[in-house]
This record gives sequence, structure tokens and C-alpha cells, in this order.
Amino acid sequence: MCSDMETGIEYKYIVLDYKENVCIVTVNREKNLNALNSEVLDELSNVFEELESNNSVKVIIITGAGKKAFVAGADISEMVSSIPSQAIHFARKGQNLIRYMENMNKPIIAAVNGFALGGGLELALGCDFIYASDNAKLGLPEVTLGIMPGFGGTQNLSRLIGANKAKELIFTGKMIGVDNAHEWGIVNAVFSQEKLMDESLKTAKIISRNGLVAIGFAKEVISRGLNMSKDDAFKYESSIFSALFSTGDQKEGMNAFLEKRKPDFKNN
Ligand code: CO8
Repeated sequence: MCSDMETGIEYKYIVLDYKENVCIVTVNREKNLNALNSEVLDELSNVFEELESNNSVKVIIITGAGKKAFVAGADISEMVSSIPSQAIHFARKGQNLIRYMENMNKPIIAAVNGFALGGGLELALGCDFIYASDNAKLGLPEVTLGIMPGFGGTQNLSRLIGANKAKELIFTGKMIGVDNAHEWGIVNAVFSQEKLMDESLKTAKIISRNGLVAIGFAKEVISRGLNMSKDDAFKYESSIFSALFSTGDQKEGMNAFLEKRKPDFKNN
């Protein structure tokens, strides 16, 4: 059991580490390569709900415990004897978590520090972008187990890299290294194992100094806009752009520029 020092809530499989305005969420089931069972998914859902309402947290990083795995997938030992009604419950639990992360108004970075397979890659794809260590291996090996991705992977991967590359990965079930993942646009940047968390934190801190109301809306406009016609998405963008002129952050950001000082955003 690990107690969250901000809320006092105890988690069995999650460790939270607060670094100024950034919270690092670590899936902590190292012996099982951080595989996602129902309890981990429930805890992650609680964690993200807590972090959304915690005003002192501006950016979230998610990673896996140890040097070997980010998350090696959904827990096969839990799924092996599932019947369809249990499998759909499990898949919906995972999908709800991923949709929650995607709809949150705070940026989430995946720091992929080893294997990101199946539900593990799907968890990373639910983040806003992925940084990876040079030893990471990514893949959706579900078909090698006689199932298919069920935590949003068919949709998120094909939207990210195109249906043809997503089909190759899903149909072969093969793992790819970070060079390939970088070239395909799954991973934004690759770092040595030692530097991955420092570099993720560096980016998270840069983001945390900007206007977070604006970032939250930019996240929403990018995500929702991708499912709209270009005309509708442009209209949506301009309506949100104009709404930001009612925020304190817009006044502060522009006045700070004109007064040649750093802005002090209050996120209002
Ligand atoms: N589930 C449960 N346990 C796991 C998992 C997993 N996904 N991955 C690893 N483990 C366990 C191993 O069983 C082993 O446990 P033990 O020591 O008790 O035997 C321990 O972690 C260490 O693993 P290995 O000994 O296998 O380590 P290796 O270095 O030899 O291999 C691999 C590492 C290549 C990552 C290997 O462990 C592997 O192939 N793991 C499974 C990867 C996989 O197939 N993932 C996809 C799972 S399916 C999925 O994610 C579906 C998502 C959608 C769900 C929809 C709901 C219905």
C-alpha cells in the first residue's frame, strides 16, 4: 500500500510523486511487468479523477515501475478464464479510463520506459504524447493470444499513424523498437533510460508555466476537431479562441509580454 501524500488515499498499485506542479503517476506492479488488472484500472481511474480536481497539479506524467516495462499489457492471468460478459466489462473499464484521460483538461505525457504492449501501448496512446527510452519495445500483440486490442488501440493507433501501419502492427502482433516507433510518429522523442524521466519532467515544467486554461481548451479543440469537418473545426477553434479573451490568463499573458516580464498565470 502506498499513501498519496496530497490526499491521504491509499493505493496498492500506484505511486504518486509530486514535483512542483507536475504529478508523476507510476504503475507499480514490477514483478508482473506492471500488467493492468481490474484493480490497477480502478486505481488509475480514481487517480486521474483526483488529479483533475487538484488545482496544484498542472501536468501529469505516467510511467511504469522498474527498468523493464512501462506496462506489458492487460493481465493475461485475469483474462484467461473470462467469458464475454466479463471481457466487455473489462474492456469498457479500460476504455472509460482512456476516454477520461483524453477528455481531461490537463496534459498527460507517457514516459514509456520499457515494454509497452497491448493495453500498455493503448494506455500510452491515451496520453497526449509519448516519450520513450531507447530500450522500449512497443506493440499490440493481442492477436497472438486470440483476441484483439480492446482499450481503444484499434481506433487511436489508426488515427495516429494511419490504418495501413496500424493494421500491420495489429495483424502481425510484432513488437517494434523505438527507432521504428519514432519514425512512424507513435513516439515524439527517444532518450536514454537514465534521461527519460528528467526530459519528461523538463517538458512538463515548460508546459506547466503556460496558461493552463488555454492548454486545456487547445487539447479539447485538437481532439474534438479531428472528428469534425474542417469547416466545423475551424468555427469551433475560433469560438474557443474568442472565449479565451474572457480569461484572466489572456490579460496576464499579453500584459506581461508588453511589460517585458514573465507572466504569472492564475489559471482563471
Ligand atoms: N499479463 C500478466 N502477466 C504478465 C504480463 C501480462 N500481460 N506480461 C508479463 N507478465 C508476467 C509474466 O507472466 C512473468 O510472471 P512470472 O514471473 O510469475 O512468470 C513476469 O511478468 C515477467 O515476465 P516474463 O518472464 O515473460 O519476462 P520476459 O522478459 O521473458 O518477457 C515480455 C517479457 C516479452 C513482455 C513477456 O512477458 C510478454 O510477452 N508478456 C505479454 C505481453 C502481451 O501479450 N501483452 C498483451 C496482453 S493482452 C492485452 O493487453 C489486451 C488489452 C485489451 C483488453 C481488452 C479486454 C477484454
